[in-house]
Amino acid sequence: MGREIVIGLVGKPSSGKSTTLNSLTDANAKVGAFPFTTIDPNKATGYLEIECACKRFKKEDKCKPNYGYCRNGKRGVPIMLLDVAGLVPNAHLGRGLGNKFLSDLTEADCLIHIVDASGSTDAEGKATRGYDPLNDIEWLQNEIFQWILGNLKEKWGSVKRRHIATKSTTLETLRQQLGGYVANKQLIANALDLIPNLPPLQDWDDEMLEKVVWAFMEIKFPTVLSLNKMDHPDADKNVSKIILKYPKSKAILTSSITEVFLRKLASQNFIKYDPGTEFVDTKEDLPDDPNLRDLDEKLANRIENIRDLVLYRFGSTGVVQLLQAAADLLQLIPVYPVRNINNFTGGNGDQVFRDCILVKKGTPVINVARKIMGDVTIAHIETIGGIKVSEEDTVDKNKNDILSFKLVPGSRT
Ligand SMILES: Nc1nc2c(ncn2[C@@H]2O[C@H](COP(=O)(O)OP(=O)(O)OP(=O)(O)O)[C@@H](O)[C@H]2O)c(=O)[nH]1
Ligand SMILES: [Mg+2]
Repeated sequence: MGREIVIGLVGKPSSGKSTTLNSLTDANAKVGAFPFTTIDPNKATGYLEIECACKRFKKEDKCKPNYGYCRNGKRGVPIMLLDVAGLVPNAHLGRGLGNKFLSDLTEADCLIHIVDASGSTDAEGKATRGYDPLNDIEWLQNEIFQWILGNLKEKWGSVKRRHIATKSTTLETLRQQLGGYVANKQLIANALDLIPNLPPLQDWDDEMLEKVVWAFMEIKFPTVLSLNKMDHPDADKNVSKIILKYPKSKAILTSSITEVFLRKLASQNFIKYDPGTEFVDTKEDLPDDPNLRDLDEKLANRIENIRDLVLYRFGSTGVVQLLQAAADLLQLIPVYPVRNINNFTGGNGDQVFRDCILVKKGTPVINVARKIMGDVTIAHIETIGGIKVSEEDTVDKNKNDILSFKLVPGSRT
């Protein structure tokens, strides 16, 4: 089986990383008003909402995922989320939980930077008022940069000598040095492609090495900004500032604490809530719904506040969109392996599209096969209509995304 896609949640202490994790998963990560509540990384499965293939073929009533869910063609596909300890300025020198935190990040394919947009915590996560969160975006990027740069520079002299002695290519040498960040050759090649007229590695000066590290970060850690704590009255002005300063960054306004609260109320049958939307219904709205419980005045007021401060103003709590933004950044495509390419079932029964995995756009179908089937001998691969697909053909949106792998008899061990 291939590696799973992992989305890392990063940010300073108390920005709301664990709350965001909890809002997107069934996890129960410890949340606290004090910095460094989280020390060991929490991993949990979130659900990326996509339009399921069952809708394309009008088979919604037969869609029963093995993992995740599908409701009327809206499918939640499992995706791994990683919540790490808070990062503070100079973490790369070992401050806070420093390098440990940074190493926990290596397996992430992209990052969600949780920014406390309310300005109610300082750079170290301690309670304050009027802090400018604009600072956090810059120093956090810089910490990751300094960490990678520092690791490279530490042994650069000998790396360069060996590079020359073994007559390696720039790509080969960098692959050895950066492979530890869970980066394959293709990823490193893509990073190097970002630098026009790249000189050979033995001629790099400090400035060129820095350029290479920035390029590597851009490809290894594409980042979505989560401007969190939007329910706070000071958040608005900070958000405008951040968006003005970083117009090219993908930024999503979130209130993860609100999402956690709404999901909890929904599970206790106090409200009907469709995550990712602005729709919350209470017994007052749906008096005929036998499952809904009555609210006391305090709870009713809180819900009214949430509607006014978050849902009607921003359209939702933002967390579902946050995951979608990260998936877009990674260009993830849902791929459905099926046994029977004609009716999309798993071979027996009439339930369709039982499995779905997320792969990057442009992945060759043979890599998808390896990821799903492991080390078996594939005779050929088919897509919709039973049409044969060549092994190098790639996956794209609505193209080669429904696949059936035909094995050479007896090849499965
Ligand atoms: N107002 C508001 N508070 C929030 C929101 N999200 C989190 N908080 C609060 O912020 C504090 C820190 O939340 P955590 O989720 O523990 O933060 P963290 O980033 O995981 O912190 P560390 O584990 O210490 O790095 C808690 O008191 C949360 O209740 C939000 O959307 N709005
Ligand atoms: Mg935490």
